[in-house]
Amino acid sequence: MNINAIQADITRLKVDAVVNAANTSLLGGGGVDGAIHRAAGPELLTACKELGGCATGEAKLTDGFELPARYVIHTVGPVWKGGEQGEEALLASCYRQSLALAATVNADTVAFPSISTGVYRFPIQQAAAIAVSTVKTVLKKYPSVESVTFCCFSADELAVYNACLNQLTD
Ligand code: AR6
Repeated sequence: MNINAIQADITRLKVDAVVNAANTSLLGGGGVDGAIHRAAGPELLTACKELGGCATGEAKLTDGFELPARYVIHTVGPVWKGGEQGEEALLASCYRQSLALAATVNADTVAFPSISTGVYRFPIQQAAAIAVSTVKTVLKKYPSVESVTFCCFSADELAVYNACLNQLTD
């Protein structure tokens, strides 16, 4: 099982599937969502319009169009409201559902951004711990998925993910 973290722009990664931290409309936005739409080109928005939105904690699939990645898995993280509104379970569900979808299309290599930790204000330490432990557990169910990369935008974010990965060695 190969789980790693890097600092990179997720729109440049040559993986089978990149995950997008979208909103329930799936019609684009700022942050990583805006970057993915810009890099994938206008066909991505056309494809997203046909999906009819996505509930928080769920995931939907499109092609990657002009991205190096073959697929985009759009998932909607929870907005942080203090932690008493099921945010942790919803964030774990994003990672679980995204990997389940990756397995159904035989995506061997998958990259995640740090879902919900930007505009949605989920505390990074907590989010990274949930991301790493959920992926680690869920990957056992999907042996076809060979590698998962946490694609961090900043060096600070990368340090947090690496600390979580180091704590969770078997
Ligand atoms: N590659 C990798 N990570 C990135 C990139 C990139 N190109 N750009 C930003 N990040 P955010 P959220 C990081 O706000 O909190 C959008 O408007 C960023 O540093 O993109 O889930 C959607 O439409 C942060 O660590 O997503 C929704 O409305 C992480 O990606 C809302 O934001 C996530 O930050 C979703 O908010």
